[in-house]
Parts: sequence; C-alpha cells; structure tokens
Amino acid sequence: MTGSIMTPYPRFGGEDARPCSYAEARVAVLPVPYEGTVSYGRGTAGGPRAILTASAQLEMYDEELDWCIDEAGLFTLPPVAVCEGEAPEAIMRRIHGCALKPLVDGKLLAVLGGAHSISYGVFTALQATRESPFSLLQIDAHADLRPSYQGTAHSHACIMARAHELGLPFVQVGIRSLSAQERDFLRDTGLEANVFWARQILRAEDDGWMEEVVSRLEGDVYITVDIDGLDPGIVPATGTPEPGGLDWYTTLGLLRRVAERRRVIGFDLTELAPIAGLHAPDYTAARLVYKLMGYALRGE
Ligand SMILES: [Mn+2]
Repeated sequence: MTGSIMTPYPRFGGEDARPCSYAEARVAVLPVPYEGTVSYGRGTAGGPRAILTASAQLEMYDEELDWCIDEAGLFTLPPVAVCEGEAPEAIMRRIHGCALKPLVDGKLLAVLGGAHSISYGVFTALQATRESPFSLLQIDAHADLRPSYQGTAHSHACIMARAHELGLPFVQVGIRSLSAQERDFLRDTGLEANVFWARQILRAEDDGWMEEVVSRLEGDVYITVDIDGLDPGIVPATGTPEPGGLDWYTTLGLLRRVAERRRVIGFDLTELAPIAGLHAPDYTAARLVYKLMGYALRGE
C-alpha cells in the first residue's frame, strides 16, 4: 500500500479555492493516475496528486486576466480507478466513462494525467457527447504517431496515431523528436502542414505562427498538453525530456490566443513525473492548468 492509495486526493486550488458543488461548478477536474507502459523515466502515476497538491499554493487571483478564476467554480472529481497491469483497453473504457458525465453536463473538463495515453479515453468520450465537429491542439515534444510502441497501441508514443484513427483533426506544436516512420506518415498524409516545430517557433520573429495555428484548427478545440512540450529547463520532471522546448510565455501566449479565437471544450495535462523535493515542475504544471481554465472560461 502506498500513500497515494490511502490518502484522498486534495481538491484543485486547496483551501483558498471557493467551495463549490458539482452542480454549480463550471470546471470539472478529473485526475487519471495511470502510468501504463513507460519507455524511459517512470512516475507519471504520481502526476495528478502532485498537481493537486501544488495547486493549493496558487494565487486564486490571476494577474494577467485580472480575475479570480476559482469564482467560476472548480470541482475535483474522484480519481479514475486504475490498476497497473490491467489491460489498457479496460482503463481507456473507464476513463471514457468518467469523462462522459461532466461533458454531458456542459462542464469544462480538465484532465490531469498520467501518461499521455489517457487522452484516448477522453477523445472517445468527446466524440460520444458532441454533435458539432472539434479538433485537437497538441503541445508536445514528440509527434506520438507510432502505430504501436513496446507491444501496445495504448502507449504514450501513439496517442496522436489513435486520434488520427478516430478521425480527429489535429495541430501539433512544439515538436522536436520523431522517428523516420512518423515523418513519412506526416508527409504521406499531408499532416506535416499542421506541425509547428519547436525550432521554428523559438526563432520566429513575431507571433504570426499563432494565427496560423488558430486557422488550422477546426471547430471547437480540445487541448492535449504533454508537459514535455515545455522546455525541460522549466519542467525537468517528465519521462522523456527533450531540450529546446517551449518557454512559459510563448506557451501562454498561444493558449490564450487559441482560447480567444476558438471555443475550448476541455484539456488535459499529462506526463508530469514528479521528482521528490523539486517543487517547481509540479507548481508549473498546476499553474498551467489554472491558466488554461482561465483562458477557456474567459473565451466563452
Ligand atoms: Mn506526448
């Protein structure tokens, strides 16, 4: 038995967040402590608890939006029950089931991973509950387009291949690591036009590429964030760190722009693998989640 099993998860925002019932909440936070297959560093199962714990340190007032975002009502759902070693398909069905109700109830869904593979259960829940088309904005160091990896189709390295199979349009931002096969896939499908490489973004002379991102999205948007999209200098606590990532204000600038121009229907933040005693990555992830809530709600 570990503490993570014994101790209830804290709620997002801690004691400072305005107490609020599920019924009145605009935001539903769904922790998904699923690690599954991990190719390099371990620890993403501890991501949701670390983000929720760090969120207690957030100022509820956001200086950029000049607004106490928690006034909108934040409700933290119980974590999705996962058993490591269970078939990934069963976990995905459970994530799907847990995401359905808040989506049907019109909440902004904020999913805390866990491995990036968890997004699949959310994608299928979105498809099951939405009538109008939507697209995905992926922030990530990796293209995640492998058909399978380490013997499973539900690896963190395959999540956007699964999205493509589901017929979901997507735009990829911050990419700087992929296989030759993934490159071929992007070229053969024409999806390379929707890739915004980290090396180009970081050298861009202006924000014009952000408008291009917005224009390539279709309909409402679900944002799937792999924390390794950010530079490992600010978030080293991740399983497969890649140098040369997005900086904090570039990331915020893009997310705010997207939320102003498109309706954001939910988001996930995945692949945080907490490092004991190093609080900055956990807090950075919590702050990013809170910013995403603020941008999405302000954009409505
Ligand atoms: Mn990823």
